[in-house]
Amino acid sequence: MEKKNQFPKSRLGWLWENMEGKRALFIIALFGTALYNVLQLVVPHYSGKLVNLFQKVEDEGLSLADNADTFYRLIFLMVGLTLFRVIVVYLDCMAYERVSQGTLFRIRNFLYDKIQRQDMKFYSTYRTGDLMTRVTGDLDAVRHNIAWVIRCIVESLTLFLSAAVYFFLIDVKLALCVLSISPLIFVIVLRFRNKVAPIHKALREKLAGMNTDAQENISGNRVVKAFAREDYEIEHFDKTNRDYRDTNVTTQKVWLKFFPFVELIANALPVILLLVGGMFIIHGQISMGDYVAFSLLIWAIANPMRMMGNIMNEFQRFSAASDKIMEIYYSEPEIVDRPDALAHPDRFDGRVEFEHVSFQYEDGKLPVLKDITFTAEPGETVAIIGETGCGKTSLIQMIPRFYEPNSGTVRVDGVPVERYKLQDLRKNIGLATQDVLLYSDTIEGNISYGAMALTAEEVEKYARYSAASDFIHRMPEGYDTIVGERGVGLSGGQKQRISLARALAIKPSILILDDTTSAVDMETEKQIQHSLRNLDFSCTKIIIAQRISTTKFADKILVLKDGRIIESGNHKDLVAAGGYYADLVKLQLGESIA
Ligand code: DGT
Ligand code: MG
Repeated sequence: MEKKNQFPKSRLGWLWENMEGKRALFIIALFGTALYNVLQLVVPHYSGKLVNLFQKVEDEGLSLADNADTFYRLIFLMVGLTLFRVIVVYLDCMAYERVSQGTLFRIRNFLYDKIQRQDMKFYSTYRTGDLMTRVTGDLDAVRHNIAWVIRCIVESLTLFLSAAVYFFLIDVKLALCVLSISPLIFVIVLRFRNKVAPIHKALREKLAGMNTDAQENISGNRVVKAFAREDYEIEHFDKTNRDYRDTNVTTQKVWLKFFPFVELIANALPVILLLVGGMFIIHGQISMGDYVAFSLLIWAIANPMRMMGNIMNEFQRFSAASDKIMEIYYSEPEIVDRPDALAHPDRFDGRVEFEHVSFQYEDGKLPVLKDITFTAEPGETVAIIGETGCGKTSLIQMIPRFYEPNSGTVRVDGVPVERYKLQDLRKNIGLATQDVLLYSDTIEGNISYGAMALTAEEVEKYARYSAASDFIHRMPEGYDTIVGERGVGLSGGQKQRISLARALAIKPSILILDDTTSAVDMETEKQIQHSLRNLDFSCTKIIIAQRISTTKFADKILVLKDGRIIESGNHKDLVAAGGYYADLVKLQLGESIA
């Protein structure tokens, strides 16, 4: 039933691995299923016996009263065993639920862990909606497989086999006649599988696409509204949804094509039994009781046949879903600690060196950084300026090792960054990214995100450094105000300042600000620049900026163009040099005078 895939383990092997701690229970549950299905034979078996008893009584002219013992014993056995069966079914359901939920819990945690630890490349490869589909819908298909599909397989097999064995025990010839057509079912179901497997793959892709659309439009609803594209988006979603529904219907249609054949065969069974069984009775080859047992059990042969299409369908759904999960499950980030990574629990001095660093995104067409060489001494401020898209953000991403250069070396405190343990390296770097993300948490929670043990005074101090304390105090609930997606809205500049406070709060030895003051007014920016020069801890600052007012006080300014440093030096030198930077100064000062 399983095809080879590209993963280290087969799908069922992978499932088994994740049932750790629940495997024994699962095996017991499977035996339970087998048991309660064998118990299905009880009623037909004893009914047959009862009929034989009645017949004996009639034939031999005895009274039933004389055989009351046997009669009651048979009835009691029937009722008792049926009750017992109900209890087994109940416990069995509970066991499957425990196993499947436990397995799900384990896989879900593992996946979340995996996703959290991925590198930047992973996040630019997988869309959020797709990842969400994997940890919700796909995982549910896996749970369904444990709790229902595997169980149905065992159920059908036991039922079929025990009924078949029982038939053979009663009468070999009649059993052979009845069972002779069952291999046909296998042929039909195998053909069905080949048809339905690709549809399940497509179905899975469509679901992920639909979720991605929904996620993007819900989180991007402001853009949708701004451009008055609600109708377009609703229509677009409607189309995706329709497409998904149609594919679902197609799967059913495929089954419908096979269904009549399966039904035909399943329905032929009682007819064969009626015909052949009747002939056997006429010739006195079997007793009436045996015939009753046969006919009461014929469903135990027919039902598993009917079930097989459904089981196959569900199993294909599981296959498509588990492939998607295993892709994440077995994915490995490329940027990880080396086996001999250096531990560096202490603060860094903060020397940052780039030596002939060149870089190109794996999916990009052109190099983004070319031969970048510069040094930021401990405590220095290095400003990076350059037109949009010239590679500033890409450059600073090399320092916390979000990406690795194609050639050249990035060093912190004289050691190449890839030699450090990632945690130790990153804990020392305070980064305020270009697009600010705040969590749905209080302002205080957001500021102390990287440094959990901050006191309220410290939080206040970092907010002051980033010129945020004034506006925070003006909020009705101050530092306890919930921000982020579901909290009150903050302006772009306010968000930037909270993100700056968050970066400062870890007292980094290297502070990296990516356009962090682009949305604040000149006056506030001045304040921030002032506090950055007077922090109560030493740190190297690498500041990407567009404004001369920010770069002016830097120890070193790097002017980037098309991924190359075209000018470097301090403000005075660069103005004197009369290049790109000098032009920029003229332009910006001219603007501020005009
Ligand atoms: P900005 O923020 O608009 O001032 O621009 P920069 O200077 O921060 O530019 P940067 O480093 O974000 O982008 C440099 C080039 O690299 C630009 O052509 C876009 C491209 N790029 C940026 N991020 C990615 C990425 O994740 N994958 C690929 N393939 N290309 C990227
Ligand atoms: Mg940028």
